[in-house]
Amino acid sequence: MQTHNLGYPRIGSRRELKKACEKYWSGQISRQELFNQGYAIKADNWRLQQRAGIDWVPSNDFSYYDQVLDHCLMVGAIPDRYHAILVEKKKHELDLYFAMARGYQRDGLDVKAMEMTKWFDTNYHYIVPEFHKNQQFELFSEKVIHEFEEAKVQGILTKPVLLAPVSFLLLGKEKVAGFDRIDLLDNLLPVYLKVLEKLVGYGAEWVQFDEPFLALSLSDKEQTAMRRTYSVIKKAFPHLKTMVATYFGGLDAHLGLAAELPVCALHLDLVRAPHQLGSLLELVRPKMSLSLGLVDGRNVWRNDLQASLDLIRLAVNKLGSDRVWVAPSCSLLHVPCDLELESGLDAEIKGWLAFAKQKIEEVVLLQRIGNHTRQDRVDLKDTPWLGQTLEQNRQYLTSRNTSTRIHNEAVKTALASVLPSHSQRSSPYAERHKLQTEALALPLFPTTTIGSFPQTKEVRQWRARYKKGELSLAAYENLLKAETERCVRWQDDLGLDVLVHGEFERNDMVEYFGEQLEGFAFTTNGWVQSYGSRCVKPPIIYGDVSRKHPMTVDWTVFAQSLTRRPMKGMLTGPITILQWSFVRNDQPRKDTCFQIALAIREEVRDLEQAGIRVIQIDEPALREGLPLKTSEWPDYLDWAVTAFRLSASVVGDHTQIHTHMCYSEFNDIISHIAAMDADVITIECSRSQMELLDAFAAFEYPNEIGPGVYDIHAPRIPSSEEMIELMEKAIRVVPKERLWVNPDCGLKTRGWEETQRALEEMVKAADGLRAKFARKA
Ligand code: THG
Ligand code: ZN
Repeated sequence: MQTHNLGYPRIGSRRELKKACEKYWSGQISRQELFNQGYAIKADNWRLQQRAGIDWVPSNDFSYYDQVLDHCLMVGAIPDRYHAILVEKKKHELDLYFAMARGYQRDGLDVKAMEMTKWFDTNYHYIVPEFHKNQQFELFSEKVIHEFEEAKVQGILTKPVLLAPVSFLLLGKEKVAGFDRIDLLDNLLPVYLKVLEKLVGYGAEWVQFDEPFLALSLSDKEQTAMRRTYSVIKKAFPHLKTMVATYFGGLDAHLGLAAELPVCALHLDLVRAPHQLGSLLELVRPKMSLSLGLVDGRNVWRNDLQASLDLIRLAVNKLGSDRVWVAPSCSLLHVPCDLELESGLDAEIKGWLAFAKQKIEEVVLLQRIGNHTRQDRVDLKDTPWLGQTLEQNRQYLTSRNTSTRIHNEAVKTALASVLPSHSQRSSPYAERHKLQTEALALPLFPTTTIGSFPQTKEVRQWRARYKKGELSLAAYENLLKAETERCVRWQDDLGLDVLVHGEFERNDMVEYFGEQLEGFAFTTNGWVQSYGSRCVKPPIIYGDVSRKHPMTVDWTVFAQSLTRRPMKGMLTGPITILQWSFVRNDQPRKDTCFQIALAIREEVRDLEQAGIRVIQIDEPALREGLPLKTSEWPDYLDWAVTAFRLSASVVGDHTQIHTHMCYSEFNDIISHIAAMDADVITIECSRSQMELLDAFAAFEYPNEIGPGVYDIHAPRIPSSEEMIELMEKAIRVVPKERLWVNPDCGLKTRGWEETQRALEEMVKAADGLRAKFARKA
């Protein structure tokens, strides 16, 4: 039995890569210094895995920004707009690379970044390759080869990881319609062959081809392309050992295809889809090995060694131990680096967890115990420590199953007594609309913002000093109060219609709510890469969720006391909190989501009782939560929408519920967005020039909409004329009585100067619209 890993986190256990990249971008360190940091992280990761006993440690899983972008450079899929950077400006490959990732506005050039999108159903975002008809490829970047050599010099023969050609093509998009990017396979394959030739030349024995699309559904043409890929590779390199890695789901639709590919090994995600093992054991070609993905690469729970051993035994009995490998289910990119760095975690909870480093140890442990497995039993007489380890693992799992920290009868009872009427507002939207417009005295085209205002360096410093104990709670809160007051007065003076308190007391929104809810645990260093140098620190939901005390009421009431205009209460919705956390694996996600919904519902009720008349429940992650398999969409959408409604429907008709979603593409779920029945939804629209509204118009979306009139992600300040123009587009498809005027998203990452100027323009735009359209009415 052999062990391997599919990929290790590359940000560094203390986010060294993030820090180095950001310093390089701001000119504080040289290219060489950045590379040195990269070498150090790679060397640490390789050594760590090798010392732990991993037989095949991966290389080329490292990246300075994103592994898909690395492949764009490898095969020379570089859009024309970047050529000037290389040719005229003679910049280094690394600067071209970062220009593609982040855009390039210097030296008289103004080139936009490539698009970014979610990596399957993870919270990681990759750069989307751009393809055009008859595109030619060339071996442009040799990073994969350099990395292989780098490890070899250190005495480690790695298994280079390549994103397989078909998956690479499928991850990209046709920049101009009128062809199928799969047709580029024949142009692309020769570059991959060249890469393999070099790798073989340097002594590579095994190569891993990541083929995540095998776990989705492929067209006949795509399946043919996949077969062709591996037969071409087999023919060119008959002695190279090839592994196809699948993950994030079972191969249900393509079991036969996968089992017959002319490759030496096939990796299976047995955490997401344990049942596929039985079928594959029947189908797999003679001599093909199976890599069992037993250790969860997507979540932080300690492995159930006995359950894993049962699967190992099944495989070994059928294939013999030579043809069985043990591995994590997918790359460990999606979990934090090292649990040992968490000194603040409760000891009992810590016993239930494993981060990347611990997961590597689990893989090796499984191999060791597995090697003592005969036919139908584990025989550990000659290795008592393995027996003890197995027993200790069993105890950790029992502790987790029975812990009073996890099980809260009050929560279970509350959930059991939820009635369908709890997810239903008292009156239909049309009636609520009348009551709310009156109660809130809102003009035509009411203006608002999405919630957060700029978080300056000072505000971040206050929080850091408070957390370190350098600032007392009272002193910290006084500073925040003064900042909130400034923010509210400024909005009032500007003349916005519905105000917000600014959220200066919050870090990441999910972290903020999780910190205050029962059933959540926090790490101090549990960073996971989200995109490029950006990371998130997902909370860990380990137990039944409940609200200990009101979470936002004091801040909101304080802010409301400063103005006569309505102050919005700002909450994060149950689906987003679920989606951006590590979630318990001992009950369905749906149940956890409903527990969170009940906690938010209590907060909504308290806000209303405290006199707050507008409450926003953000759900930016609703769309991200969609399962990979479309057959599972209806079930998810059904419970997700119900959970949102459960959190919102506690209020009276006169209280206005808002929601906000960041990302576009609503077409396929518009009916479910309507079913959420928020009185007002604010969405990102400005970048698509209001095209996004077409989905809402075609569906005849019945409630109010605030289509973002300016892009907060760019530092540019749009004019009121531009915003009026965008709103006029909106008015053509949505009745004007149902339109709001607001920015795209929260303003947390912007500076005050630009925010003030942009919002002044926005208020001017609303005034202009009122003058123009009130007259017509
Ligand atoms: N919060 C959480 N998950 C998310 C988002 C979020 N997933 C999707 C999307 N938003 C990802 N976008 C970002 C944007 C910015 C940052 C991270 C993810 C970011 N992070 C800081 C950094 O890396 O410097 C760290 C933040 C912190 O200090 O807490 O800027 O909004 N949960
Ligand atoms: Zn947003």
